[in-house]
Amino acid sequence: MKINHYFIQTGRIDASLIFNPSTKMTKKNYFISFVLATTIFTIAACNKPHTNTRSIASTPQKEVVKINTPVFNSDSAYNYVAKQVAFGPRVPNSEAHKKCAKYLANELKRFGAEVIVQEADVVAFDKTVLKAKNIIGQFYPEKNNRILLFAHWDSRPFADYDKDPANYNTPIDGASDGASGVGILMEIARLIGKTGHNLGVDIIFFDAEDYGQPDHIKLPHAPDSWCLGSQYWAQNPHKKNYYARYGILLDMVGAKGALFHLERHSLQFAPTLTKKIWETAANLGFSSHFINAHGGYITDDHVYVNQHLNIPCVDIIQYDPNSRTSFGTYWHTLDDTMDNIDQLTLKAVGQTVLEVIYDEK
Ligand code: AHN
Ligand code: ZN
Repeated sequence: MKINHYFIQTGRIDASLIFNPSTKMTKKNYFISFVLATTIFTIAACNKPHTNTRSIASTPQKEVVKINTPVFNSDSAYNYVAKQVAFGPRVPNSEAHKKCAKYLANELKRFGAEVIVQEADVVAFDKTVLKAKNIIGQFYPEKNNRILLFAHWDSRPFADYDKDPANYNTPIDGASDGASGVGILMEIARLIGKTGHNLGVDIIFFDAEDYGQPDHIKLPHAPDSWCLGSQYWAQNPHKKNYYARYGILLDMVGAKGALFHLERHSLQFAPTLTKKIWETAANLGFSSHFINAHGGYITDDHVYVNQHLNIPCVDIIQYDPNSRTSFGTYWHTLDDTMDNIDQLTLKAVGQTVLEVIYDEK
């Protein structure tokens, strides 16, 4: 990996810039150097209060390392998606859910993140108590300037949009809806561990996002029955006064030919970041996925992080205004399997997010 070093001058004047013995000095050069040095010392003497001189002279040079954007490996991301799906549906309180949580936490540790598994009992729309686990991987936890990346890792207990009503209560694989966002973030975590980053980065896998009240149940509309893990974390973050410059949520980011429209909450919460993400995608050649047109207002994990913690968040989520559910034909059906996952989509999203976060100073 090529690393460029940039130096920021912090107020020290280096005498070798003025009197450099290795440079061939002509009479004219001596004269120019003399005038230059006299001028600089005069200006310095006139402008700086006397007491400050020592502290300025002893300030060390600050080094800023520009790290080139790593290359997103979609093969690796695909394997992280497959690995989750192989546990079976990651429905809260199930055995597969427990095993997958351990796997994700251990992998993040292996990449060098400091991991916290935040456990919480949250109550679902049907009064089931869910033993939720938010899995939090922190890179450079000591840094104050931070970026937050997140996705939900649970999968839906009901295939309530399946073509066969007999499947309405069957859990889904959630290859795209759940595992794809986590798979991309696992690959990004691996790359951050390998390459480093100038800022702190938190990667959070939220639980109990997809236990929301099914539409076919004749109960009043309950948007807050979704996103239970992120609602809990946003009101009880793992660190007091937690803040990040911004957050990026990945949801349903693995399906073949997925379209990502500008999600409307994101445009309201984080207009600059939303535009930057879509522009970056276009510059990288991914505008067939990242459509420069408005989508819907989608209740998702980013809404609560924004509302409670005031962190501007963007949701990259598959949204097709022309499909029946707006979310692609596999959504909340038994068809959301590995057959649905395309490495080209993983690459488009993964490389775009990497480019955006490695552009941060
Ligand atoms: C609602 O359907 C209210 N929100 C979509 C959030 C979601 C479900 N993302 C994945 N599955
Ligand atoms: Zn879902």
